[in-house]
Amino acid sequence: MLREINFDGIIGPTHNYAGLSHGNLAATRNAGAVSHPREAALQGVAKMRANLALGLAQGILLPHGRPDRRWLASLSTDYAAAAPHLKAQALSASAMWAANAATVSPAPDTADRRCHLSVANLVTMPHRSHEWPGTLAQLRLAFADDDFAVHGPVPAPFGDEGAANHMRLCASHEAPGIEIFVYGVSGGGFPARQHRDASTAVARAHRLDPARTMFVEQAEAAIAAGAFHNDVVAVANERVLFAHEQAFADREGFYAELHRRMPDVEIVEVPATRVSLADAISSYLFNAQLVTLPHDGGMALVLPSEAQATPSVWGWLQEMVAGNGPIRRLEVVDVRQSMANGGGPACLRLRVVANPARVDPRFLVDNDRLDRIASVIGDYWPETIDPATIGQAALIDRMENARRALLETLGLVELIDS
Ligand code: SUG
Repeated sequence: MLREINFDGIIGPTHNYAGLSHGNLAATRNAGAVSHPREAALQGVAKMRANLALGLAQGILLPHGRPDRRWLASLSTDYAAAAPHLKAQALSASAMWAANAATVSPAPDTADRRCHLSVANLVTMPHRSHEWPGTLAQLRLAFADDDFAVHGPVPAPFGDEGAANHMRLCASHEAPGIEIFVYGVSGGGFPARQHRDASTAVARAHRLDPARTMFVEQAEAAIAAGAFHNDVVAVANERVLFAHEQAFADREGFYAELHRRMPDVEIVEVPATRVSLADAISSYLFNAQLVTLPHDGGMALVLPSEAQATPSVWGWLQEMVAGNGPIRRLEVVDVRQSMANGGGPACLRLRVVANPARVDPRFLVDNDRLDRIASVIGDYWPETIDPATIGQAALIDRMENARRALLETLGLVELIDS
């Protein structure tokens, strides 16, 4: 009955490149570029269709109301009067990166056998710090059933960036797992966005068994090289951990402890001599969705096209799938618009292991529902946004209408004010 469901954030009509995330090299590099929200959102829909074609269960999270007028009011301003940096922070479509929406502990791991979800506070980056109320409203709707326990955010100043810094290893999705929380202490010149105190608070709220919970430090060198979240250098699925050699501060200690707690864990490590940290980060090799294929039980990596375009990465992957390892198949998706803001295939999804029948069906999709979503995107999403034009009232009206049209189509009008 329990299945992994990937909830993808639908890329909102305000998708733009304002360079707001210090330490996220792609976002910083593309600051000021013209974005293509319609193309971006359709790339996201195509990625969901590719997952459905693999036989996976697919869900959605909705764009938030942007600009966030409530947040601006709490700063005693409004969109027209706000300083340019506050305008950009209020307008960001960053809720698309659903891996940062929440941390999820499936029912087999928790003391009360409910699936626990804690909304992430995202306090490190101003433009993301006001996401959690909108996310919480959606989680409370989607996961209202008694099978779930939805928690509010850990308080500031303990930064929490959700599932992007959390991995679960298990014999199969419905079996009890080892939950690994990855935190940062220092990131060289860049911020460490996940605090250990936030991770331990989430683990307590989720009533996890300490014997099956680990707290692991991310390598400072990885953050300094642009891995602002652990999911840029590592990903786990069932009993496989796929990681870069330089992902963790104490690699040997972590692997030894993991082997002790889970003797049949399989660690697929990419050596730095084959793929440098820089290539891993620019290609988003590890920001792939590592999924178990329902039909044959083998695993596939759903990779961004940038991984295919990076010779060191693609060469290594070809050798890997030709060998005897657990990852048997490579699927390439084009999410270039999101990638240009530092968000790959895995950033765009939140994994929830649950019985789909217990999830509000308005948050689940099949190809027909994706057709309807794509048609609203085609009709309403702006084709381009030049950051120089984000002050224009007509553009703002258009973006707000676009979101409203989507919520109406999906029967989710109660989210309009969230
Ligand atoms: O938080 N980019 C996001 C990308 C998040 C990727 N998520 C995961 N790795 N799971 C971030 O840095 C850029 C927005 C801008 O600059 O306008 C941004 O927020």
